[in-house]
Amino acid sequence: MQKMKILPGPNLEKILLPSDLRNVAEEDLVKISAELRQYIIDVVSVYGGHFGASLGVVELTVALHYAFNTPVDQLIFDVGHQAYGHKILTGRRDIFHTNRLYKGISGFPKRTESEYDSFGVGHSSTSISAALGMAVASKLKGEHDKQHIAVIGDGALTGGMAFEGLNHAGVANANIIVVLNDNCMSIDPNVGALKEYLTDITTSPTYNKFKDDIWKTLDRLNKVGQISQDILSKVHDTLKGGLLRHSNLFEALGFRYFGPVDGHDVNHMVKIFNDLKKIPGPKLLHCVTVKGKGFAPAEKDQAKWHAPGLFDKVSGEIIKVPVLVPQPPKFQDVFGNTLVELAELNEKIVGVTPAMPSGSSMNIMMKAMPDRAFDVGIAEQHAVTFSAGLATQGMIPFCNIYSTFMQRAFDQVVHDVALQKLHVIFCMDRAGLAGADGPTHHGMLDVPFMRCVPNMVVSAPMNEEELRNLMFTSSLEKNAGPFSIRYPRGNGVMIDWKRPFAEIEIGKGRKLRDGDDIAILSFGTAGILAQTALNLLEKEGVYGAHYDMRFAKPLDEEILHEVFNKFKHIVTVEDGTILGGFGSAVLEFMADHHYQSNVVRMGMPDKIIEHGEQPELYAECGFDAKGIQRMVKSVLGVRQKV
Ligand SMILES: Cc1ncc(C[n+]2csc(CCOP(=O)(O)OP(=O)(O)O)c2C)c(N)n1
Repeated sequence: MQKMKILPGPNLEKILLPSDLRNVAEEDLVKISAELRQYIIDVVSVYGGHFGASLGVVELTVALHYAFNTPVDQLIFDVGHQAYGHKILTGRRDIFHTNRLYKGISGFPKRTESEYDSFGVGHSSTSISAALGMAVASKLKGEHDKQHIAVIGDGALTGGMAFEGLNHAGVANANIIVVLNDNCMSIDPNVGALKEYLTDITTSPTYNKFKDDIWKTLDRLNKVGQISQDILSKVHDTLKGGLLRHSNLFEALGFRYFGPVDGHDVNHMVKIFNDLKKIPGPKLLHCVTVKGKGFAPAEKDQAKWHAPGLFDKVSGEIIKVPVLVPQPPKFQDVFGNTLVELAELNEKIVGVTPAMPSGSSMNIMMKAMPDRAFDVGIAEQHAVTFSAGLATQGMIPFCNIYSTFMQRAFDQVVHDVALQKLHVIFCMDRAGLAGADGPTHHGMLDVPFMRCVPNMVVSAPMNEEELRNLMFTSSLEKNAGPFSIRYPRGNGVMIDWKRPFAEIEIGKGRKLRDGDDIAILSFGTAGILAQTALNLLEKEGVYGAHYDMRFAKPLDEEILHEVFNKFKHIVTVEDGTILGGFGSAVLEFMADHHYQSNVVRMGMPDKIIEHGEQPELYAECGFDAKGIQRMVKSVLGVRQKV
């Protein structure tokens, strides 16, 4: 269906770049902010994407580009899901409707896409470290006027890296401004003691008085004209010597803390940023904003409107594709419901998620058993070691981390879990091609990095029933030890998925189909694609055998001996990188046992796979059903139909 071209408002229309924005009168910024907000609503309602976070930083974004000299000044949005306004103001308005679409612009800032995207983002809590690196480089190069700004949410601030960055920045004496965008939300409501602390300082009268004093002082200095270093350091010393240093976390870390301020007052924000520019060293501005600001349903249910899909911008109704026949469940829901079932059977079972209760469906357990399921904030490393700690005391944690975010916690997996052979079960959601979120979010590396860890079981279910059985198997005391289960984003294939648990022998695959021409060995849900390919091939007179291997480690050696003894041609298929993945494991087996067959590995090639719908990306990587069919025919030398 042809979608209507979306037109910007009359003021926004004139702004193609931040230099245009900087030419408008300050009083017009309110109008421009309103039009920018409307444009985001208009486009996202029809084309989809992240939503509430960008609405919440509209005024902040306008004020930042107005007050700072971007792209010379370096502006970094943490995670980047809130950077839609930034994209629209920095030369991408007319292609914004291609956001997250195959071959369109990325949903996140990306250095190759624009000089205004100072740093590629997607994973949380990196902005302070990156901005500090830039600030130190500017200092070394003698670029003393250059500004380096990290915009970070209160959710992203819960990530360990953010603290590492603050800790370093506090003593690095470099020109960095951290803008803390505090909306009390992560994707779900933010959690933890830091959140409580931010709420405290936002509502405390002492801090509010202090804030006023600071702004009054700066105002006075401004009126006098040049702020001399002398006066400035006196103001600073007074503040530092006073209440702040002792009671403000950021002051204690060497930052000058300003705020809390209303992040929706665009003119005030411009004034503040202009003042902050004149103060050297590390500064933190605490802004209070509302996620979903300006779109009532999004303000009301902020978690739902983080990334709502398409919606009617007038009624605020989220558009659901009518479901005429029962659909298979999402893998994440099979995980969430199965975990509760298992936890009901075994009181030692607990759940851990780093800030993804809705995304992983851990919220099902959090609701059913609030004492036994933990959202630990955006803290993957902590989630793993916290699980390890639980396991030392006999608990059985199911630690659910998206494959891509598990990359953060590799050392904890090795050092804290595997070396101590602790019984932690890693459930890696969004394993494989993630879709529209793109390369920062594809779960392509987990098989190689889990496979090389001693003691680790590496498994992947082909369907929902297999996921349940792997979860059940992994929880058994006799299988105590590190265990990983990977599954993809989206729906499975079984309507009737809630079947009684059955134990799977560790390292045992299953033969699904006999055939003489070729063998396909699949790992995980790629097996569904292989099945379809084999059906198509059968119609063309090609008969392949199919083995769902279930485990990349330990491998089912019995099956592999059978396969290598029988077949000259073998194809491996997996939804992950082919470097060091399941197919590589098969090649290692072949070499170790001196077999000589023709093994072709299918999966993600060794390159960056961009964003798009999952089927588009499978096709690009060549391992959709048609791609497998083509590959089998080419391996066997069967003539292709043109
Ligand atoms: C390392 C990592 N873990 C998890 C995520 C998933 N994630 C994306 S946005 C987000 C919440 C961010 O909250 P906040 O920084 O407060 O921004 P807001 O959406 O509230 O504006 C999370 C958990 C991520 N991007 N990176």
